[in-house]
Amino acid sequence: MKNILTAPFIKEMCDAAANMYRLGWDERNGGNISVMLDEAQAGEYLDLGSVLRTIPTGFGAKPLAGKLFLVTGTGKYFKNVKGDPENNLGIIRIGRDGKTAELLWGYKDGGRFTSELPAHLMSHMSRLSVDPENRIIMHSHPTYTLAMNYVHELDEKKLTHTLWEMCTECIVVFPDGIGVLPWMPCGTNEIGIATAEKMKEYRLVVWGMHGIYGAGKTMDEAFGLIETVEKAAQIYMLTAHLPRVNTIKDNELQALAELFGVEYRKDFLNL
Ligand code: 2HA
Ligand code: ZN
Repeated sequence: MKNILTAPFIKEMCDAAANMYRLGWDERNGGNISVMLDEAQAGEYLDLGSVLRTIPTGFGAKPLAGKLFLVTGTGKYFKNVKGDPENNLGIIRIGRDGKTAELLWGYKDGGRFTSELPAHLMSHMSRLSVDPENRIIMHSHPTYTLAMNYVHELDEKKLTHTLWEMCTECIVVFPDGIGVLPWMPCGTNEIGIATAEKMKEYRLVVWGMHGIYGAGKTMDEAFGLIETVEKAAQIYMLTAHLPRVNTIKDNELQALAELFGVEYRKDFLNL
């Protein structure tokens, strides 16, 4: 058995959490990440027959029965993940009934997975139904994205359109746009269900006045989506109170999307 602390999936998770912390996106225990692991790869580092304890998930995730997930811990700080992965992260396998999680590694101090597990697992189910290669669900509180939530309408078309205008690459990076939920209490099955519904259509979902979710086949994809939204939101917040002299026009955004051959939300442009 190889040392799990050398596993690429642990290193990648540590690096992502460290980057997100340093970017100021994940204060205190803010944010959470889940990664669906490849069983054969995980088996090189873990005895998959040895269950440390079982933890109820609080909802049904039967389509994910038997799947392995590396998940950040509840109450844990992204700041601390890299220095102490075994306390701050855990690897769980979803039980046969979909209602329990078998802990295979981590949460060493008796902890458990993020309170946002419903939103994560339900979003994994949604993304897998439209993209069988999806592996990552990432939640974060990026500063400018959050600031923008207070001064911009929380409307999917309007928010996506404004962000597309802010950086040339936006329509190419997230041509599918951004789903938006109104403010809701977090950590509940209800926000999980609502997020997962949006995830059938979008890889990015804003939780009004709370933060953002990103999904992807890889950590880079999920991270890059959120990073690009955050950059565009920063440009917006730096310019929204100033007279707008120049803008990228809708026919230019269309030309860009066509040049890069991306399937974009045509109904989010005003042509
Ligand atoms: O777990 O970000 O949404 C901390 C959060 C909750
Ligand atoms: Zn949050």
